[in-house]
Amino acid sequence: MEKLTEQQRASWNVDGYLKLEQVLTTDEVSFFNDELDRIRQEPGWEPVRDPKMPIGHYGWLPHADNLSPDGFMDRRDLLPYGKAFVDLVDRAPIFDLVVDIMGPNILLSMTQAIVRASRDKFPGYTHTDGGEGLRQIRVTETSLPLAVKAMYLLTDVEEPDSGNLTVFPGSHMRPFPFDANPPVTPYSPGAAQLNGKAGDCFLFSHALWHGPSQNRSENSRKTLLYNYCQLFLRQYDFEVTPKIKEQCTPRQLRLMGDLGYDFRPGSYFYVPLDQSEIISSN
Ligand SMILES: O=C(O)CCC(=O)C(=O)O
Repeated sequence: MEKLTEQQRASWNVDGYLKLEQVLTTDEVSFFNDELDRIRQEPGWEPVRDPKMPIGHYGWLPHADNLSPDGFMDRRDLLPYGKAFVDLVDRAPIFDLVVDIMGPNILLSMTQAIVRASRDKFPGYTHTDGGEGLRQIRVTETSLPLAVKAMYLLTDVEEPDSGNLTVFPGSHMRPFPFDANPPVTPYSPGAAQLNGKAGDCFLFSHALWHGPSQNRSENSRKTLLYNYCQLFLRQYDFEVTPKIKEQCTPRQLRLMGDLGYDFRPGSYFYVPLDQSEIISSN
């Protein structure tokens, strides 16, 4: 399996993120763009603005709120939409690098597609992944991360304020004023807006403070997100239905929580005997 270069390893340790260029082909980018247009017409998990629900919760809706291909969409749980979404779970080279960074004892924890519409009123925001829990847990420079996200760009993001992933480099390792008033935003000191081309991928630690900038460009910004966590944590957001299972390789099944035997106390803390073999197989 592919490994980080020394320079990538050093950047990962210090900054908490990496940019990998052109990991999807032009055909794949165009395929997934069409898929996003398709799935927004289909039922799925989308954000709901219900004051009775805690922040960041989703509801099952008949389609995305906005049916225009360039309108806002935030769809969770992509695996039921087809084998291409399942195959991205362990696609080289990103999955190889995820394993190099996290070690082999990992799970897929979440899948998501986000379209940030052009020139809407969205002001951007800043957070860690993992909600209220992870924003106060920091790893050290030499520790394996608890959880990592791969963000694939399906559109070019080459100018500032184009819905750029905006990071606070190194913030995965230091205290961060998460409850500051006014809150930290993508425009606070220390923020870096990242550029990339369709087909590039950003890998970043869940503990890194990050989020999208505003999108003042003429184009909607489209991304796919695949999250991974250590095996002793747990996946969220997706159900592995029989239909999904039948499309999976043994490695994909393992990443979706199938240990090769029925769960019992002890499973997940101590990994199956063939864990490294399965994770390095393809
Ligand atoms: O860029 C986005 O739309 C959201 C990215 C992000 O902050 C995340 O995936 O946690």
